[in-house]
Amino acid sequence: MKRNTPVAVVVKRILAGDIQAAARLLRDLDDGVPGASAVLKKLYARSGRGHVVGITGPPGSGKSTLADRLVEAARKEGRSVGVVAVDPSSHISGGAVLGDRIRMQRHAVDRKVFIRSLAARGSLGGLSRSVFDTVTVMDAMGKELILLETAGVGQDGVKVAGAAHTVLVVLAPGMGDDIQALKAGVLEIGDIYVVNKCGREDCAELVRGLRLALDAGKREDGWERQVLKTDALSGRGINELMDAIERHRQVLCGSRAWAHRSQAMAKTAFLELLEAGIRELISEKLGREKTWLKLLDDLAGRRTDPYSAARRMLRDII
Ligand SMILES: Nc1nc2c(ncn2[C@@H]2O[C@H](COP(=O)(O)OP(=O)(O)OP(=O)(O)O)[C@@H](O)[C@H]2O)c(=O)[nH]1
Ligand SMILES: [Mg+2]
Repeated sequence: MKRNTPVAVVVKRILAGDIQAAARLLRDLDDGVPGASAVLKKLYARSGRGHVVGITGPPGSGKSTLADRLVEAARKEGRSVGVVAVDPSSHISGGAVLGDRIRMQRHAVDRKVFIRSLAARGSLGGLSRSVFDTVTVMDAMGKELILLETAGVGQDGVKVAGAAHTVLVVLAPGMGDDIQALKAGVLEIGDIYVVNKCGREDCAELVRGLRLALDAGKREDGWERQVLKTDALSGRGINELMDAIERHRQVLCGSRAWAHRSQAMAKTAFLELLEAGIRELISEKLGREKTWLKLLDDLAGRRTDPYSAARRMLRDII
């Protein structure tokens, strides 16, 4: 597709699920090509139907292997799938990331599967704008299931909760992940807990510990949080996991929870855009305008304080 293809034509192709057109748009959005955001704006109105499933958990617990299995299972049911894998730029696992790509390659010839790996991150540790753009595009393409993989425990993992309808927390036994250490956020955000690598014998203890911990903090949204055992390598437990994901979707759809989650997701994306825009505006000002350069000087010279300076800047831009 040529760069000057009319917006309406690009929109139409993407709505029809055209992978090339979608990949091209996402590239153009990243490069800030004029016209690309006009397409995205049109697509936004046509998105909001796909089931976004966040997959989070500590590095190496098997999230990508599991995602690969879920793609396989969804395709067997004839469903169209998107996968967004966010590579945390902070942790070093080049091998694993490369592994993801190779493993997922087997779906690359399938026109109903669209996989994107994103390295980018929001500058405050959240999900970057391109993650939300990618989900919107996949949704508009008609992907019924969109898997969003993010690595991390604690804060990093928590971010995905605001960007998905269903959150899977993937853990594995023997990773030093005793329940106490997981408490920071992880025990609150999951809808489904997956204990992966259960080909190993020591997974019963982790399952038991998790169930106890989850029982202690019951939620009030009508969903009984589950702990499931899988072995992504052999494919064991994947069908049960697919069923649980679908059940969660049905429970959400049967109440106002789906709308609530969708609203929270829209808010997360909106805030990320706003924050990024404001940060950009501020660093532009600080790097260029005399008044603000002087302010930086005054800060360093202790002639003013950051609290007053921040107030002044905020008043100026809003
Ligand atoms: N034995 C066993 N190994 C597994 C299983 N699932 C994944 N692995 C292996 O564990 C390693 C990490 O798997 P990944 O799927 O890359 O894990 P990840 O959570 O995506 O890792 P990051 O994206 O780096 O956080 C790989 O060597 C996998 O082959 C499993 O169920 N059993
Ligand atoms: Mg991975």
